[in-house]
Amino acid sequence: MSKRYFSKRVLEMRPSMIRELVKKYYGKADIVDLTSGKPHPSTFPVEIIKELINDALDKASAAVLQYGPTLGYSELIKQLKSFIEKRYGINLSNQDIIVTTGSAQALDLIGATLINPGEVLIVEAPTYTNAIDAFTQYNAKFVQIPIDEQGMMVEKVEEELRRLRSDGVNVKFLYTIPTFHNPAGITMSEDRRKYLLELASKYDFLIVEDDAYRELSYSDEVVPPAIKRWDSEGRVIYCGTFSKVLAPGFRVGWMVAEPETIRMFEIVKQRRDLHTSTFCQFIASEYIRRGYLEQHVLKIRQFYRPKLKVMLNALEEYMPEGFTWTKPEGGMFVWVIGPTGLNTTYMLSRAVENGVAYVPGEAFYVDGSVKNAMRLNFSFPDEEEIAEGVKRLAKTCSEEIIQR
Ligand code: PMP
Ligand code: G9A
Repeated sequence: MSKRYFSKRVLEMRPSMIRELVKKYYGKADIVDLTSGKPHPSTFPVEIIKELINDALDKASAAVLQYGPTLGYSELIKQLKSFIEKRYGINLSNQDIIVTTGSAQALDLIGATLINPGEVLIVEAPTYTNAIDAFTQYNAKFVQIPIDEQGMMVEKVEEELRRLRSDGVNVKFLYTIPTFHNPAGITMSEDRRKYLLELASKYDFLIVEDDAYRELSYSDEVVPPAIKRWDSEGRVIYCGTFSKVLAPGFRVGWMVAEPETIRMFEIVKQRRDLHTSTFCQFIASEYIRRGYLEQHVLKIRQFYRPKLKVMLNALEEYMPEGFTWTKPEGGMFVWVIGPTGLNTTYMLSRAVENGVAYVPGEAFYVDGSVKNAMRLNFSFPDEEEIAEGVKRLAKTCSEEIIQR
């Protein structure tokens, strides 16, 4: 079909770098896949899911096979409410929650509901590539703020806010992944979280807190509370997902916000997909109600902790000079920075020839300007694969540097 049939909007879309890499390398023998944030398949609680599916069909088939409300299955909302209140200390009413088709959909609903073309958002540099893509669809403009070991550099946020204000520009919202960041793995300090909220109040913008990795903590350090916990003015939209703690194939996520905001998300979602799969919501709901989620989180922490260690040790052992990396205490990723001049996008084909794949760093920048970084996933590969993958990567980096 001729291109002229496609909308301008679609012709301008860039493919999702991560989705394309998954398509290319997932399940390929001989390639250690350090690309996307997939849970390890052995963490999927298959026996429990079988039990829940059987119960769903035996006891609740009329409900779980039926259309459901756009806001979500009421029992799941109830379960989420008590889970969030108990574990995150965020006080809620049932009107503060909407179930989404993964938090991927939450990002789209946020974009569709809040962004007018040309409006300015503040995001981390680097940030989750699919969030950039989701907001770009609505013609957002971005200001990227660097991160350090403490998370987003909030003094720089304030500098930018002052500059923008003096130019008469308001910021619509700030998007952050404060806990076990994607792609960098780092966690924002409590002080910075509170400071961001003060800035949001002072400069009148919203905060989108994407907390997909909160439960994946592998150290004894207490994870700082969600920014949402201190949100007395209703400025924070909080996104969570079952993808990393149950199964991403279910495509169940959720958002917490003010009831009026939830109502607007509901209207937009009515047009997107009517509602998230009733069947999957039922499973997720029973998974919490029967206490499995809390137990499972403890198990997967034990399971992923040594994998992170293996990756950090392998980087230490094999990487050539000139490379540094983050030292996360949770999540699924380590962020590696190479010497200036290295181009990890070009290097990927050499890496694949050597039997390893990663996500090139430029995908995580709005303007693709940083070329010398890469994101490595440690949740999906086995421990031996991680060590072997990093070894192959180190070899690739050494070859690439010599050739330059
Ligand atoms: N936000 C972040 C920060 C993520 O890393 C991901 C998945 N990698 C998502 C949102 C989307 O996840 P899902 O749609 O599976 O909930
Ligand atoms: O497969 C996806 O698109 C979800 C994974 C996200 C990520 O790797 O950050």
